[in-house]
Amino acid sequence: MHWPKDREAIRASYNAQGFVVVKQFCQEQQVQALRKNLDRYISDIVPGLPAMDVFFEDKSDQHQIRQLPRMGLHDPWFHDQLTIGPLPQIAEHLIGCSIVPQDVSYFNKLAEIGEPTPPHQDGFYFHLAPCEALTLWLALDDVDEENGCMHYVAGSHQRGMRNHGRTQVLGFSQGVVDYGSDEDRANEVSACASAGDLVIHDAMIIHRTGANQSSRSRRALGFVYYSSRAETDTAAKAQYHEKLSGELKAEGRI
Ligand SMILES: O=C(O)CCC(=O)C(=O)O
Repeated sequence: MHWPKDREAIRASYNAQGFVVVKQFCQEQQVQALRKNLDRYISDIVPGLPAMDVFFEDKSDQHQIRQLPRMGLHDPWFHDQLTIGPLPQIAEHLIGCSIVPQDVSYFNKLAEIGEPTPPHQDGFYFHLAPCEALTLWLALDDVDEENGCMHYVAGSHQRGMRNHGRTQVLGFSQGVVDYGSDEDRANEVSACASAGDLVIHDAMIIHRTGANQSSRSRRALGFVYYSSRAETDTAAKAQYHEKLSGELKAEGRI
């Protein structure tokens, strides 16, 4: 499916499954502009970031970036991608009312060492009521089973929030504790993507990614939008952020 030609089919599939893959959302030139600005962000902005806004595989090697949350806060170019143009347009179309752009994050799985992302529901991290939000996950490389594509439990966005517990995965501190039931496994589907494809998911869907077992990179950007109807429990969110930051510092991980 392609945007905007298949806008109604994209919405129908997103509503039914909780995710949808939009092919060639960005053309090669736009993907190159995103990669170029990512490189600029890494060389110019990363050295001055607070500890919770850059996660390294090993903090003694600052070339090995694993995740960059809150890029829109630190850089006007990425803020513009989040707030202007086709990304917020498709987010609004799918959420079905006005939206509040939240965040841009870089998700990297380095060749051969990129770890799996535990099964989780984004809404658990967002602290929203009602939990109306989505992520636009833009592939910057070709992504498949071998280098860490998305796996979704189709339809799980309609089955409520599962219990989450603390994981040891830097950047994904919470995971579904009882993941792996017959229903989970039967409904799990993988979403392979080419560079420039947009993989979209509802904040309630259970999803995970595998390790990067290949010699290829697996880079992606996640753009998050909330519905204007959703209210954030800012106190709970800030409290968790502070607790986690303290724990990660004490463990020497950031
Ligand atoms: O890129 C990944 O490995 C996971 C990203 C993710 O879970 C998300 O964007 O919600």
